[in-house]
Amino acid sequence: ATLTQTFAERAEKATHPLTRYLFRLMELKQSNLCLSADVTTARGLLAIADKVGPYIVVLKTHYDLISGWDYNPQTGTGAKLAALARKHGFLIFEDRKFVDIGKTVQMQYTAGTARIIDWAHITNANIDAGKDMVRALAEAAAKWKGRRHCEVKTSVTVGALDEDGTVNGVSPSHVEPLEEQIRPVSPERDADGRKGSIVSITTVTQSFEHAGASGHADDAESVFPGIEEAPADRGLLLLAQMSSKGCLMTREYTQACVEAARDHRDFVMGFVSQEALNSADDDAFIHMTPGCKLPPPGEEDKPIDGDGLGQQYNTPDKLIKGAGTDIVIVGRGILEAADPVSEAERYRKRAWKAYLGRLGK
Ligand code: BMP
Repeated sequence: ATLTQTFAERAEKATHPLTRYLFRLMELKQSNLCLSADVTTARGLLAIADKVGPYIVVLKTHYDLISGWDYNPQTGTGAKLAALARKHGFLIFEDRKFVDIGKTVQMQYTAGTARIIDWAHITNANIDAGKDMVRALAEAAAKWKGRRHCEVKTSVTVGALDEDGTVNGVSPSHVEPLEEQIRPVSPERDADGRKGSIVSITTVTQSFEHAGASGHADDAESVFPGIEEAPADRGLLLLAQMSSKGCLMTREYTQACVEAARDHRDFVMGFVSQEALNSADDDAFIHMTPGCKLPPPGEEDKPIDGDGLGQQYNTPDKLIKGAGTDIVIVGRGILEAADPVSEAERYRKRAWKAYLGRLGK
């Protein structure tokens, strides 16, 4: 069913608000292209996102290969990317491939330096460790959504810890703190920072509004004025198959991904895979496919070599029309071109043509 339905029709069927938004965006921009923005600096990332933004519907990142990533939640790289996403109308997909026990992935998703959940609409997971971690990530996302309307207040106060354990000099806060860290700073403190110690109190009452999917339309105007604001939701793709040579993911593993997706329709948007995995009743899910490259212009019949490090490539036509996936993910094919912007447009056209071809148009 998936193969003959338009993205507009699937926008109606999708259960996840972000998937519905994405399908509509695809129709509006006539694009089923994702740029894999594997550049090495934060400055380069923002520059390419701004230039290629009009041609793509998803921008995929690997934040951990980027130097100079600014972790400030309000003014840092994530927040700037989110602003570009609103300006051009694309979703940010952090290709983090979470794989660990549920508790650990929750912390990796929401905390630490990068706070991926704040700026990435979409992330992904390898479910080798078992599908409970999908529930763990879903719970973290639900909690995030509940909190994003809080007011931002980050303050550091130095106060004194009284004998009875109460702290004098706590920063005023009229919203419930997400975190309050009380650290002893005085040299005379006892080992546990108790009793008469001088302490430093950091109260964090975080808002995700600024770096989240939605926000105020104070950015430069989009070239696509019809674009609505993305819903304030977070979504997950399951890494069901990989493009690389000798990939060890079995059919059983891939099938387990499909089942995990069905169990979490409110959080799982679909798959990173090499082919459509849906059965007839599941065309609500979306498929994104890396390992995509076009032969250079004028050499259309030439086979496309891998990268010598295990990556294998297919054309948009083969992936979208042949294998039934929806979005092609292209990195070096665009990034290493002499003119990445016109190359992005060439990929957009090809991938869209492959989609129309699949519909028989
Ligand atoms: P490129 O188009 O330059 O080969 O980049 C592909 C991108 O997609 C990389 O960021 C890689 O991490 C990612 N990727 C992949 O190549 N194959 C997969 O199966 C899954 C991926 O996330």
